[in-house]
Amino acid sequence: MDIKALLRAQHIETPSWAYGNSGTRFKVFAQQGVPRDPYEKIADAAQVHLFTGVAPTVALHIPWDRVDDYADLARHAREAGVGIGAINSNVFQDDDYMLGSVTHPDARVRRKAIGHLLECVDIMDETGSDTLKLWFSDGINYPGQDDIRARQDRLAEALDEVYARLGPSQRFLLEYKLFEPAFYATDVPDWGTAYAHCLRLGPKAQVVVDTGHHAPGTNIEFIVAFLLREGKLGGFDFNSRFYADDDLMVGAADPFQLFRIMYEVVRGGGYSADVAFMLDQCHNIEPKIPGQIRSVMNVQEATAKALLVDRAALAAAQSAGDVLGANAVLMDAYNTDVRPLLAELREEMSLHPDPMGAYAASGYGAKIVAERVGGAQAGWGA
Ligand code: PSV
Ligand code: MN
Repeated sequence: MDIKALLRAQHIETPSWAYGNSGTRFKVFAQQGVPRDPYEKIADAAQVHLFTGVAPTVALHIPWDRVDDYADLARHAREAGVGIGAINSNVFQDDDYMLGSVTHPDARVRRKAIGHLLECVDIMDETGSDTLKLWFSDGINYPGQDDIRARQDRLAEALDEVYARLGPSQRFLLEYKLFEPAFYATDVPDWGTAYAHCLRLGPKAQVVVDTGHHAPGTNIEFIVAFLLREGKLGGFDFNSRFYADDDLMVGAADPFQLFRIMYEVVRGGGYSADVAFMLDQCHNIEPKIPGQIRSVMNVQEATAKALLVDRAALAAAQSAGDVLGANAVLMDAYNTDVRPLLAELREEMSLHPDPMGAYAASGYGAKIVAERVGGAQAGWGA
């Protein structure tokens, strides 16, 4: 296995919203030089690709990245050296959605939400994006508030309509989340629910695993292995969590978990163009572009370690029932320092071996602080 060739071909997608301001419900801290529109977000995403060489696309979030001319935005991205990745829909920030979007009891609200999802497919057509990401904040806060089963029927109806609208080379990824903003019962709370809907729909519907969307202690790599085996793993929204949906830098809280996930991806044949490695993060207190560069590097390091696992030795130990031996094979790979290998790879790709240092020395950070004066800074939710 040519590990370097595999790493060179890796494709990690950064999210447009990572470049805008973000925070908690307590405070959003404004940072200097933050983009004021989708064009500037894409310019920042292009920097991450420039220094890492493995982040060639940027995901959009609609309406946060609404523009008059999407073909022009796609052209701007191409000129900056990146492409448009997944289109993330948003049916969670309109007053109409207080009781839900596609599962709302009122047919008028459901129609409005489905209209938005169909608009996102139009944007895919205009930008050349092949992936629609669906996340629903829908759910209920109190027992008896609405009929749990009827909400599943409404969800299925909406998914049917969006699925039917997809072009031959387009797909949608259905994202699940345990809780928040609904606290009692979320309509797509777990991978099983997402999987069942996707299975019913067909091959253009797959599940996306946001690593922050599980109960503490959940074995995410098991979910990954299972979905891959069924051909239903569409991709990841990578981030780290200590407590809830923290959206911290991937690999920061638990690099060992990230390695275990990447190992199952490699083991299950998911290290291919079919499984999207996307980041879904917010940089509330750290600078955003270096935050993204660090995140991309963290995914690369976990991937390199996963690729280093001696699969033949592991299989031999496993079939011999050698518990400690099998565990040691995995730990040997995890404990390998892959930074020299990645530095070498970057040099072969005509990149600086140290992306963080090279970005810091580039002057781009100071340039955007000087240039981006006036206007309204972009942000999560804006
Ligand atoms: C919801 O928590 C989510 O993970 C969805 O992917 C949204 O689109 C994204 O966060 C926005 O940050
Ligand atoms: Mn997500």
